[in-house]
Amino acid sequence: MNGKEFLNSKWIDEAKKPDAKINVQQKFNQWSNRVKNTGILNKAKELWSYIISGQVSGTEKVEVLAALLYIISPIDLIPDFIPVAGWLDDMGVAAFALSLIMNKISNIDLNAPIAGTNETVPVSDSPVKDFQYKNGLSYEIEDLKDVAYELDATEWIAYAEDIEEKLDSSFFSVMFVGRYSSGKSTLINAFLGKKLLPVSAIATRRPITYIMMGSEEKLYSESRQGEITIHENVSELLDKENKCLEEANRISLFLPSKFLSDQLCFIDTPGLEDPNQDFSNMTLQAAPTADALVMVIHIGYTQSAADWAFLKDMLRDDRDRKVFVVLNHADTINNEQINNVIETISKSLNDLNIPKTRIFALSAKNACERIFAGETPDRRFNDFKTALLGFLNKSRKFERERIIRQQVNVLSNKLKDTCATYVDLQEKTLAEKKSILEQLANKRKQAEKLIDNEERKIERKVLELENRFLSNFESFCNDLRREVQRHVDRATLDQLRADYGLSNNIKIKIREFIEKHLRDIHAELGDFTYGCISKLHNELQKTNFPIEIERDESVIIKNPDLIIVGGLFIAWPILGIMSFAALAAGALFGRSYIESMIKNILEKQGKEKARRAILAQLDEQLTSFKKDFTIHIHEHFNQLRNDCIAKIKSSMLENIGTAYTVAHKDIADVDMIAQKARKLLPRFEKQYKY
Ligand SMILES: Nc1nc2c(ncn2[C@@H]2O[C@H](COP(=O)(O)OP(=O)(O)OP(=O)(O)O)[C@@H](O)[C@H]2O)c(=O)[nH]1
Ligand SMILES: [Mg+2]
Repeated sequence: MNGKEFLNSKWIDEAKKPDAKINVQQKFNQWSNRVKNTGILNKAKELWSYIISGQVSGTEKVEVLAALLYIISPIDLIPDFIPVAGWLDDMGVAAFALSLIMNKISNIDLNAPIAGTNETVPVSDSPVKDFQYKNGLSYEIEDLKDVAYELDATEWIAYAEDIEEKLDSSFFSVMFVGRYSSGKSTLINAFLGKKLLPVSAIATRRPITYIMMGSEEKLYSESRQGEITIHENVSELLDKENKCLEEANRISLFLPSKFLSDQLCFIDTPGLEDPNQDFSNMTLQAAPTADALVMVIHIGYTQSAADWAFLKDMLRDDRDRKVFVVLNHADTINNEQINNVIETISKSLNDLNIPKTRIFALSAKNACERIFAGETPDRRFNDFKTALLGFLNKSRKFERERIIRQQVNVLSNKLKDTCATYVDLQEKTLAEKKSILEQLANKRKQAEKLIDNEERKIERKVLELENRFLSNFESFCNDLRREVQRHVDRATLDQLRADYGLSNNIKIKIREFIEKHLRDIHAELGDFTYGCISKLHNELQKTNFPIEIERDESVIIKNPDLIIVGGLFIAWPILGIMSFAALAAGALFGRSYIESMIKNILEKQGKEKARRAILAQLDEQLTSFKKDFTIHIHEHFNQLRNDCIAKIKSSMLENIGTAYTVAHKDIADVDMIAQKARKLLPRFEKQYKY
């Protein structure tokens, strides 16, 4: 589809409908959580922010909405009946459609006031990004990036961008759900140590509220039309008559609370069975995206059908979903009764894969009273808090946060050192400056050669691994073909007719193969990269690079297990590849498809002809699957290579950064940057410490 075709496509018609914007808005979050392609994601976010910027003209609005509808739509079709190759093409077309429009709007000032409010959103590059993802860490990185720009430290700008990329969309969300008036908001208030969320004996008329870490207290709401309002004071939340909040689509509350930590998002939801079904529906829609659920149930009312239906629904597709069950209002019954309720309920919960260790009886109200009065809360609340926080600390996303935090600290320290280096240099005589810069430049050249060497090694290794994988895959496909042939040969006509296992078996086998082989390859490459990094450290130490080479073990990841969750492999889209494989296998060997094919053939032909026809079909399917898959795998290995090389570069940068950055500047640069550096230095005194 080219630009002209796009402008005449059904998407434009769709975008002209009055509910187009709401339609996009409703799907956008879900889509952005699932989409793997960050390029498209960022473009889509920019487009969305353009829509809500209020500066969009009528026709442009239609075009932008059409592009958004276009790229968001495929997700509705996943997983079973997508023609895979077609879908991938669509992603290409979407990028094209987007660039078409992006060219038009690149000059728009996203900082201008938003329609319907007097406020501007404090944007960096995109209000949506700001609204959804900005938190303590990203503000900090943004700040440090500014410093890096001032110092003209290209390497550190790239390093900061790298961290930013890792940070995006990596919130860990804990969603509090349950019937209205079960005490969800009271419980969250107890965690926050402050009465921030409205509590009331009747159902609260509020949409989903996201609570995140921010540099200061801030309250935003987003209307159903996508307009963002910044509220003057977070205490507006408590105003039960506030229409703007009541009618909002979502509320975001930012707090400088240590407890929330950088990547944690607590989510308060409207109650299930809320008298206003629209509110309950918001919860039902958002719940599947939460990383962990806290199910709050009134201890005196544990048999709510809505609660149980909800839990079953949540756990049907994902048996391992983390659910904590809080039996609240425990102050209203005695200890013996509490134990009885726990006994009764734990059996049913156990059937749903929720162990007794994740069931807690407590009184959120008592906890609040004590905490607000500056007292320590009782054991029941503390047990729950310890369990929830313990779980969060162990979770993988927090492992990632820890690594990101470490990198932010490195960035901050290095920039501070760089400032100091410039300031020192400026105080030297001209001759001294000249000689120091020359020396540094030489060393940098040496270092670059060494790094280059290791990069080549990685390239060779990745190529070797890719070839090995592809040749294993080829023999796997041949084995699979033989196996299917044996199966078809042996089966009677009736058996073939009744055969529902074949396509599923093929799917499972493909998945298992990919999973096992890619994991092995990732582990091997992880070890190899670690080897390269260690070698570089040793070599660089020998060249005596004049700035301290701290051998910071924490940036080197040794254990392949850790690599999968740690810094290096975080971005590796193994899951993307696997879901692609499942998708492809699903589309090619999907039950309905292969079974109806067999049925059709069998009805018309005798056994021998049917056998041949089935195999011919299978061959055709396998060949096209292999073709698609090889392209995907090649992309994956490209990504692996880039990630490993980036890891080597950043590890080196972390160790020799200061000198490295200064090394290629000339004297005029040094003097100019040094002046800025002198001004920047005090910033490090007060900032970047949590
Ligand atoms: N006795 C007692 N009352 C509680 C407890 N927790 C909450 N409440 C009361 O129960 C009522 C509902 O509490 P909320 O925190 O607003 O409940 P919610 O689940 O957020 O309700 P919605 O937002 O309307 O879905 C309020 O009157 C609270 O004071 C508790 O542990 N014990
Ligand atoms: Mg509430």
